[in-house]
Amino acid sequence: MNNYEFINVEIKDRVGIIEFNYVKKLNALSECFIQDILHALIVLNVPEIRCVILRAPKGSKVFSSGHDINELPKTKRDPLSYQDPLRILTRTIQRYPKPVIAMVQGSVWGGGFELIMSTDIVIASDKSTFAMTPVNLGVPYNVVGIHNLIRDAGLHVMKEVIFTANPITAEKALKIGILNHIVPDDELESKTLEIANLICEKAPLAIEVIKEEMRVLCEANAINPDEFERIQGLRRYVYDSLDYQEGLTAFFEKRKPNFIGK
Ligand code: YXS
Repeated sequence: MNNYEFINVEIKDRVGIIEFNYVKKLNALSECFIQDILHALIVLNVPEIRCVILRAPKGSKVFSSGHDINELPKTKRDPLSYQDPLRILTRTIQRYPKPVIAMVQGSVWGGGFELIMSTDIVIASDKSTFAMTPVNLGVPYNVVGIHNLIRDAGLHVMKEVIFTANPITAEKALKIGILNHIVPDDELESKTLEIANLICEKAPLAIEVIKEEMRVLCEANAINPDEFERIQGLRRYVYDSLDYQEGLTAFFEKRKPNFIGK
């Protein structure tokens, strides 16, 4: 099962477990790492597997540091276009015919936050934290991504989370409805497997169609084509801006960005 460089895959009864193995980059969502996850999801898409868990290694301080900032375009290109690996991954999970559970230990950043929001169930260590970071970098997050982020939690709370980029605690994340359970570190694996095993006993075809119904219903937002193109134009203004370049440069120079609104 382990023909992968950046993940380890294990099967426990009818549960497929994808464990991140990209510690040197703090599980940043680089294209090579995402390719491994996508490949594993294809391999695990067999009738004997009823549920998939995404996890970081035991004891991780960082679950995922988010999009690989080295792979964000420097300027004049949409940083989160339709074929961006993160976009492909979140779409794949949402359309995956089996429930995907995020088992979170450590801090979760930016695209990693959206990744867990695209899974079906999120179970987290009580010490994990969650930060949504586009305003640290000047990134105009894409429309589908924002929709993934605001669907589950109260709008005022998510606005604060996104506009401040301040990490929130697991307790707060549970309270606002983006986590299913928080548990102490030493119970994280058993709790996650308990829920995965319950799912494994149920009717897989019914689960598959209900998951798809939920996805379609949640995405049933009519958007006027003119408004969509207007938003894309506004986003372009942002990724073409000096502030976007400043956000990326400041990250690599390990300093606070000086945003000027241009
Ligand atoms: O200095 P070296 O070369 O060792 O590299 C450092 C970091 O620059 C690098 N690194 C990353 N490289 C690419 N993409 C990343 N997302 C990323 N995160 C970290 O890894 C090396 C070790 O990091 P260091 O020294 O900071 O580790 P630490 O243990 O002191 O701190 C861990 C973190 C996670 C708190 C810290 O690395 C951090 O704040 N990382 C950035 C988190 C973040 O802002 N993620 C958002 C990525 S952009 C994204 O997801 C969306 C596009 S958006 O921003 O729109 O939401």
